[in-house]
Amino acid sequence: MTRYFALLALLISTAVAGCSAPTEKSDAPAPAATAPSSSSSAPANQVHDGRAIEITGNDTMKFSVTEIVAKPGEKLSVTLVNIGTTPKFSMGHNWLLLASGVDIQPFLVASAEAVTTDYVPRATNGGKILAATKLLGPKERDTVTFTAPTTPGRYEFLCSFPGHYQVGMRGVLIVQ
Ligand SMILES: [Cu+2]
Repeated sequence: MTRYFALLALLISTAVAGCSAPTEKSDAPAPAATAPSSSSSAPANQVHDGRAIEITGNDTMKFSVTEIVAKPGEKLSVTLVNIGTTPKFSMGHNWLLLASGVDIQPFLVASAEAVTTDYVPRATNGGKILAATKLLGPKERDTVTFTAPTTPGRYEFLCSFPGHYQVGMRGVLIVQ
């Protein structure tokens, strides 16, 4: 009986996922064993050779890591894993690292309006966003490799899905 319901739930969630993201190409089935930290969707020429940092995000809108300390110019590979179960359209997560001096409130407003670009405001990409993962649905992961700023300081990171920053989905990269 339990098995039956588990299967039913799986079928329903699969159907819901299929409906909610009709334009997305289907992802490969998740491997049972833990895969290397490289992103499954990364281009072949992209090598994630920075210091690996894995951050999980969940349905309570919290990052598992809220502080990262790095040396100036250090190469980092941040992997975000969405360990929640709520569908992406209502509970997607991403990881954006902002340049210092970004005025956060206007940035959040612009993010919330950037529906067609997964809540990443294109107009501010010029220098405000230093690194970003894709917006992830449940059980998805993505890795971004980047070089930490060479200027020591505190650089804010956040999930730009509407409302998540306000609930606490944010942290800081400390370059020292
Ligand atoms: Cu989020």
